[in-house]
Amino acid sequence: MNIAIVCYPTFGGSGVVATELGMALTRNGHQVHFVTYKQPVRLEALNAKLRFHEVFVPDYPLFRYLPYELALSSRLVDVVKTYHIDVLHVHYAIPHAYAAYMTKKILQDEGIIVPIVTTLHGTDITLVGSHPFYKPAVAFSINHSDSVTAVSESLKRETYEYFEVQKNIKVIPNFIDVEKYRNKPIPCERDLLVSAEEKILTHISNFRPVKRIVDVLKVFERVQKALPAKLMMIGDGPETKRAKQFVKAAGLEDQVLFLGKSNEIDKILCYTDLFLLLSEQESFGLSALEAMVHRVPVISTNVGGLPEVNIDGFSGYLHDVGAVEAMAKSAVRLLKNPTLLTQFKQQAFETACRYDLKNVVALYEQEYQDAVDRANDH
Ligand code: GMT
Repeated sequence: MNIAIVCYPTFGGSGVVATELGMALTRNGHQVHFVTYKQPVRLEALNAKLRFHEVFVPDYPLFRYLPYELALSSRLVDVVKTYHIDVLHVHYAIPHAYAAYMTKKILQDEGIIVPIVTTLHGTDITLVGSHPFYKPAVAFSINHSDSVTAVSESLKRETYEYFEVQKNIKVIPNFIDVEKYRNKPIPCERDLLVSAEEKILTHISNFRPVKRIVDVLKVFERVQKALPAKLMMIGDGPETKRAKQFVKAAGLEDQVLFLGKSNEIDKILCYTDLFLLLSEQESFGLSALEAMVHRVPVISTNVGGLPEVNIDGFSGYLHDVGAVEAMAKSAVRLLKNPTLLTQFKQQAFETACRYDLKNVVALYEQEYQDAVDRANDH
């Protein structure tokens, strides 16, 4: 099939999912065309099967806001016609599903039919999408997609709760390439960072308020009082400054390392003992799954899709949002007990195996085929 994928090209989860999916689809013989404003962060080795088409938005003195949707729709029309695209897969509803609908209508006028598959990722429904400023347009574009998928059961429920949606939403969870990690140990350079008795805790996110970065630091502050430990903070965003101020005030500057938008996530996770994801909302929590495939147990909140990914008392522990004392207690219990930690590490990996890329890519392929068949039937 010829598939066009629209996503945000950023460090965040939806961009990563779209990129990994696109690369896996080419390995299954499909032609994949990424259409976005910058080459996606993890998109490697462009080739005849994997192409990237940049969306340019020319500025004009009249524009206070650049009309990205318009430029994206026009670029998509061009890509669909030039490369005979069979299906358009858009990740993150805002504004991608809306732009895809316009693309479809423009092409329809020329007698070209292209079905739209929309994947909802989380904040496009919960934080941003349900805002009255966006809600009618988001509901409209969901209802006019040919197929709609959500990354967790929880996100599916929330979509029906927040929007007047008549569409049948299919849950296709996020995924991880288990084979890549199963038999290929990554060289861990743990000794460069910590001494043998120290434990390493890690947090990865876009440092937005929803991630509750200060809770991560509060949990670590308590843990390091009970055992020698370091905290790796990966990512960057609006809460970075506040986080650094907290660390300074708490006198933790030697123990908390801010590593920014690191490209060495595999290396860091490979020597991590415990992962912290303490968000207020999280439709799935891809970073937790990435930790688990590296055999890292997870302390997370029990919101959104996190209980579907992190199994309480098996791959890690779940707690209420803001329950930093209880989170720290769970962390210390695990880190102080080598037998329990080894058991949880293995169980975290077993849990990650449920989300193997092979199975999930097949679900998307089926979704594309169904969307194409339905479009041809009309
Ligand atoms: O977390 C974010 O703010 C970014 C957002 C994204 O689009 O990358 O993440 C959402 O999509 C990810 C991929 O499906 C999920 O793993 C995250 O849980 C979800 N974030 C939230 O729901 C807050």
